[in-house]
Amino acid sequence: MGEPFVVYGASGSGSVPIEAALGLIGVPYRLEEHAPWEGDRQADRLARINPLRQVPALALPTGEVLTESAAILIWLADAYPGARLAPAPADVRRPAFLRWMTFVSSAIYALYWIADNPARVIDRAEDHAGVKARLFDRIASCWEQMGTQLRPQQYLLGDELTVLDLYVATASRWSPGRRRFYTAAPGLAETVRRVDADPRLATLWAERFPFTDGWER
Ligand SMILES: N[C@@H](CCC(=O)N[C@@H](CS)C(=O)NCC(=O)O)C(=O)O
Repeated sequence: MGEPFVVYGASGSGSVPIEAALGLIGVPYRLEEHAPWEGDRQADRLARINPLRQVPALALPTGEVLTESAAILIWLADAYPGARLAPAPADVRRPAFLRWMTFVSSAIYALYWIADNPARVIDRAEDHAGVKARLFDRIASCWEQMGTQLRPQQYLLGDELTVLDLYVATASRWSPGRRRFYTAAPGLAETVRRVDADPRLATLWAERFPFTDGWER
């Protein structure tokens, strides 16, 4: 059998929840490593897959390439309903699922385009640290919003793990980091720790986003 899916990604990046979802679903995939932030050559190599020069992207068995982490995660969960990684379209939790998936993508993840390289929008190098700090404040405040509006049970939307849990467990490790996430959204802390500790994900975390000393900064 050929390889049905190709993930274009990088360790610690938004491809990690997608790799986690594919692993939980149990479909084989090939991983193509791209770190566009490492320079123009890396970014140019990715442009043929995603003209925005960003990871993640997912090539489907049809040859179509999906970009945008939230779209990929929702699509995977819907394409493999047997894996129960999202509430079904008619489920009462579906509106909240779509809302928070999109929230993580648009209110939080999108800000890293500037936070990772403030020179993209601010010329004066001496202003970059301040811009980053403001963006990290904004990200913490978005987590706070999520924390005050969600009432997790075992997982964010109830007692079943969904791709939203994978997405939040990953994104909450990015700057300003997990400690600040716990402070901003204490009600979500137990859930992300549960996902960190999920034995089904242990190998994936170790290989793709390891819990190295001091990771929980
Ligand atoms: N909206 C995109 C954002 C993807 C994104 O920002 N990816 C980062 C890595 S985590 C990236 O490729 N950064 C390089 C760049 O933006 O130049 C998504 O949700 O997939």
